[in-house]
Amino acid sequence: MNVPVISATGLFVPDDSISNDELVASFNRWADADNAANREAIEAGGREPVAHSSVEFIEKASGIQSRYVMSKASILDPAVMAPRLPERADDELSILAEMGVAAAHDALRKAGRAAADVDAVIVACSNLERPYPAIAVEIQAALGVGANSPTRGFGFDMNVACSSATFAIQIAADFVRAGTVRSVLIVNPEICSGHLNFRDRDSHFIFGDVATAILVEAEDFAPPQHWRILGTRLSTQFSNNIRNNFGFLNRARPESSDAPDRLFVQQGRKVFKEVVPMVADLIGAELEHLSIAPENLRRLWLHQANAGMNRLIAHKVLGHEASEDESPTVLDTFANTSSAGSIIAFDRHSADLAPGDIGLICSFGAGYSAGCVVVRKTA
Ligand code: CO8
Repeated sequence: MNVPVISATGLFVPDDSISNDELVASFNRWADADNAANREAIEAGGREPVAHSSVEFIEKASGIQSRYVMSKASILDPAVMAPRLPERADDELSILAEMGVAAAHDALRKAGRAAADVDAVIVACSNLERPYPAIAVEIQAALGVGANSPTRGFGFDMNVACSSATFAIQIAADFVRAGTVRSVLIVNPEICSGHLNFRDRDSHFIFGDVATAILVEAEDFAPPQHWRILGTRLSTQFSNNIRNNFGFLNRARPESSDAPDRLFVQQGRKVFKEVVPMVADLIGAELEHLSIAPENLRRLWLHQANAGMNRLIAHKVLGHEASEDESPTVLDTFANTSSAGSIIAFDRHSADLAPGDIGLICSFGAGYSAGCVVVRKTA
């Protein structure tokens, strides 16, 4: 059987970053203006005033200090508080494909792989900018994926929210094991700011924009330095605690077209409580299946949503408080980047591991969904 490996990962980071100070100042300016505009209703008891957001709360509750974004000025403008990304003509590369191509170039360069020798592209992310044609097929064309491949190249999009990347890794690994392809490029472009309600105090600080790429290949085709995929495990469990009701049927319900649930909504505390045990169980089951003792795990590259959640999960898995070296954090500067979070952690914090070291990539989020990938470094 063909053994699947991760040959390389890649990263695209937007130029601009927003600090908590900047984000909170913008939110509070808008809150003051909104309260002033609704003063009579508030005084008559018909409406609650919007409370101020606070940097201290954000850092204590989440660990997030800043986030990269594709459209800083408009997000911080109290009159807009949303990204503003100019419309592109159909024959121009779409913005999601552009970010994905940049991350893909980084991964291909690190692996020394020509795009023409890649067989397939999977775009796996939370926030697709259109239903069709697939962003993956656009990226396939932009990169020239498949020109030298027996398959001539194919691509498709998939969405499992924050777990999209790990689910795609299992799919790509299964393709490789089956022998239908030998090289799959997974791309995770996330403009999370597009689906974030910057006027919702409970969540306005949570997300950032980024793109990652992962090259999954057959070991006998991969470059000598790679990460052998020892095992993967996926799990889903239905929950409405993270939900977004945006979709093409919105136009069939015009009476609710402006409802806040057309953007990201969550019950953060419930998510925290319910997802931590789900993820710890998933990881425990996979380690047991692979007969890997937790003390033999050199590093955890966990989903980057909340620092407290990661502390708890790492503790449950390792049996002790994890150090930054054992479970590195990137959410402090990237915030939650949905499917890309654990891949950024892997990309930034894997070069120092020694041949033979074993690590675990793990994602979790809406669905609920959770996925883990156990890898061993070679060469
Ligand atoms: N400033 C000051 N105070 C605040 C703020 C704020 N910004 N926000 C809330 N508060 C107040 C609340 O009103 C509350 O006050 P009170 O006690 O008086 O009622 C108090 O602070 C505590 O609020 P919470 O209970 O909500 O605070 P928590 O400690 O639970 O922290 C978190 C909130 C940070 C959201 C935390 O619960 C968390 O991170 N939970 C896990 C969330 C998670 O992992 N979600 C994964 C979702 S991501 C995913 O699956 C991808 C979806 C697709 C991506 C879409 C892209 C947009």
